[in-house]
Amino acid sequence: MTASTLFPPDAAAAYERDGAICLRGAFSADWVELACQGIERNIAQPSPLFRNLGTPDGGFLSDMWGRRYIPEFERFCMESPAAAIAAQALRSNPVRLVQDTWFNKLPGASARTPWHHDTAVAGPFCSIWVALDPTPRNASLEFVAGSHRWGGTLMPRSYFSGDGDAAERFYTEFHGDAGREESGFGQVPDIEADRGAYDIIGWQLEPGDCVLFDARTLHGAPGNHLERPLRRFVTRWITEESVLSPHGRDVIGALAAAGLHADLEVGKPIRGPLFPVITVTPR
Ligand SMILES: O=C(O)CCC(=O)C(=O)O
Repeated sequence: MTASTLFPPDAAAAYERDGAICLRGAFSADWVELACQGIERNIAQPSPLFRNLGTPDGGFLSDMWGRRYIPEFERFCMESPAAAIAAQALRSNPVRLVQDTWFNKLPGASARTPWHHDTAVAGPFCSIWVALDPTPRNASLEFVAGSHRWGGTLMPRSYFSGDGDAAERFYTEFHGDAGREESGFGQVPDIEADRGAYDIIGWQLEPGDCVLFDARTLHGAPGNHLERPLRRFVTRWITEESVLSPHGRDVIGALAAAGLHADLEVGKPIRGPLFPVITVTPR
């Protein structure tokens, strides 16, 4: 499948307007299988960044930047259609992989992934969230359409209340409060309390379908009420113009604590081997 059939012109317009689109069948069964094998290997060999964000009723597992030592992830990141999709979304070739990560919401993990947006990067920044299991609409990542154009930096609600479960705390800690004065800092509205007031979009997904989203589009996901795990593999992409945002300052510390070298500075382009550049060959 070529990049152009993966991402037709009407999808490009929807991506600009809504900040999130669904691309059906973007990843073949072989890519899905490879990502699942990578997750198994990663669970057996967790990095210092491995987390269980779950509630006592079920796990919500995740790790980040596994590509460095998980060969399945390295191949997925370098050879799957992900880079071509990112190149079209960001209108840039080459593109730079800023993070690979995965989530496995185990049966019974009732807590939502809290509504948040991703604030570590300023400038072009998108994520490709690939469903690895059949995912009904009521368990799938969902978005507030158009919220990528709201501006400012919105923090999960637990940041202000000091409570929240492990997933809320993770999003709070990961984004931190560095640079709050510089970035139009505010609170994510209580979307769950008034869902009808927002244009919430999301899709039922089969393995290999993906959602492509501007990282600034507010997103969150319901708990897993099924009797099987719900796995997703996510790659995040930037361009040579993207810079580390003031909130990205906290990522520098998190990477250093995990023993990962990254030559990062707020306001400066993101470079170095942890964030490889990929040139997409037109097909
Ligand atoms: O899959 C999830 O529950 C969370 C995904 C997410 O927040 C992200 O990829 O930015």
